[in-house]
Amino acid sequence: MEKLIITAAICGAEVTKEQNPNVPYTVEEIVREAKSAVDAGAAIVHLHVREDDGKPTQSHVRFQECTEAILKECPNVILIPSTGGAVGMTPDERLDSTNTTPIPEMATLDCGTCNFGDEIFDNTMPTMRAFGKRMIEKGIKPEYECFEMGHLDTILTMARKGEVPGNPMQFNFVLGVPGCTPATVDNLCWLVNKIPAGSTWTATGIGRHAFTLAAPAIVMGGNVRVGFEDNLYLERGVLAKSNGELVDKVVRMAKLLGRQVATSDEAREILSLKKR
Ligand code: KMH
Ligand code: ZN
Repeated sequence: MEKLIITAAICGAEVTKEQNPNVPYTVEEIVREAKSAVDAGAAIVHLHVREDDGKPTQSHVRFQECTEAILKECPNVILIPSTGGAVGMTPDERLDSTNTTPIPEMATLDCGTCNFGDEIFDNTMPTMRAFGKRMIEKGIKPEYECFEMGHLDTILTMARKGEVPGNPMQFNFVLGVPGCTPATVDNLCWLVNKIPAGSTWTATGIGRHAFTLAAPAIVMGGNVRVGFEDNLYLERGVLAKSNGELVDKVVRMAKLLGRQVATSDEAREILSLKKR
């Protein structure tokens, strides 16, 4: 089995300091959280950024500032900027996160429209085609985020048509968002059984499912994402003090289950990435 790639989704666009005071907003806070995650064993940081007051932004200027500051502290980490942004942002606004220099090695590509709590996360076919075209042109490897079972079929069809980058594909099955596919082992197996040979995949369990989905992913040979974007608690009733604490829990689970953890360079090899 390949080594386990741990991704830390350190910030997100929806969670707030009111829910957990350790959620980062400023550049300094974002760097602090990225470093805590990488020091604990994360090979990848999935990045959203905020204005100092916590408002989510996709501005490439802010992404540039945060990226440079993170890379100063964690020069080897793989950064996956979000192109999902926050619910309600326009496609053009969302894609601005990929306009940094150098362009990112990877970026998320969300694979369909879905309910997102009380809101709708809009990813129409034209939007996804535009994102796919941009990533093909710029040589950015997508992390295909599937929130619903049908998202997988949608993106595989688009890849067959050449509308988005194809093999080797990296999927992130984000399960347990209220209104979307539940975070069950059954659903995870259904998805994993349908991905093309040579693909890689990550499981992200939302809220109380963070670690119950991490465990099957570790033993099934997948990868794991945790972080404040997905879950604010280390265990029931105990707020996590940092993203590092959440990553450390996955590292300890992997050790118990006999799976080694990948460095960022090992993750690049597993994901067929070239460092920029
Ligand atoms: N903030 C969510 C609405 C992504 O990063 O690509 C979407 C999201 C997905 O976080
Ligand atoms: Zn995200």
